[in-house]
Amino acid sequence: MRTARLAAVKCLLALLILVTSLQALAQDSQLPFEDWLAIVIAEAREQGIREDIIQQALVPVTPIPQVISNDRSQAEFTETFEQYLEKRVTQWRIDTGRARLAQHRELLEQVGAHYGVEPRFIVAFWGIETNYGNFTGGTDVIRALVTLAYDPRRADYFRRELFSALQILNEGHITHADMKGSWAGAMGQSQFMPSSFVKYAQDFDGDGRRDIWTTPADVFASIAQYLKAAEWRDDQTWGREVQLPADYQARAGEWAQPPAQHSCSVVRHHTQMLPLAQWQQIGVRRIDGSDLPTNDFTASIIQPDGPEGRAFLTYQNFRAILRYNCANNYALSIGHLADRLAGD
Ligand SMILES: [Ca+2]
Repeated sequence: MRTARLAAVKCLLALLILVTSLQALAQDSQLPFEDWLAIVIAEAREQGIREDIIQQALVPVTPIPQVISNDRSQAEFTETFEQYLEKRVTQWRIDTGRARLAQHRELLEQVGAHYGVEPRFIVAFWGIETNYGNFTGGTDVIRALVTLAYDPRRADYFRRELFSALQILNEGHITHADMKGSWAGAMGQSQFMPSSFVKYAQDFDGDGRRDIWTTPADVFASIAQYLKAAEWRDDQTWGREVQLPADYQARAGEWAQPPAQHSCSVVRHHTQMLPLAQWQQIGVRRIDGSDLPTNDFTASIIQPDGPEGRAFLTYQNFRAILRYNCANNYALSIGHLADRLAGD
């Protein structure tokens, strides 16, 4: 027994040494920036990126040291749901969101009807992501992505994003000088990564450019299209806060989630999607103690702060919100802000 354990420990140690030396090798083989950039430029030419864009955006580019230190220090410090909500769903965001809903009502209703997403949700994303377009980030997106693509930590991901960004410039949706965003490359009023822009951004005003930086019609439609592609259901809301029965935790194994096919990892900790009627039978009630709605929906229960915290019954749309940003607290904030915008 002891020999077997010793052998296992030795094997593990050998594996660790191997992994560490492979990492060191990867670090060592890192090309000087100029050589790496020359390869990127050659690839951009091969992909048909126009020479004027290459000359403007790539040839003079240098890494931004601050981007690397931001990337390294992305503290995943744990805020409770209450703390998170208090910071995101502020009175300012509610008041401003209501004013924006009124200001853009006609356009938002057109977009909402076209894509099948209620305006209050579109405005909630707009508000949480960029304070209704007030804060979109001032970093040169190409420069930020070059920095992160050169850095070995997530090089493959950011290199793909860099080439998507070059494609966007090549198609003329925005000029290099105006292609601004967050230090991690999220762009415009909807904070789309370039690959999301390529897939989901919309030209709703029909001027030939998908402009998520300055055209409200394109911003709203792009958010709505993203949700539509994530299987948004316009006949449902996001979910609601609920009361759980006294024996809920003791029985929790009965509705634990089987491995889910969802790109967002937090979904693995949600319960199964069960019909509302079944949750009603289990003893789940609305927060005021009344019966659950009788709609033929499925929903899962989440408790963002664990068994002692508040509980929420969440519908398919909650999972669509998680595709925008894979974090329970984020998705709950979108839902709560959308409810407040509607006057709840
Ligand atoms: Ca447009």
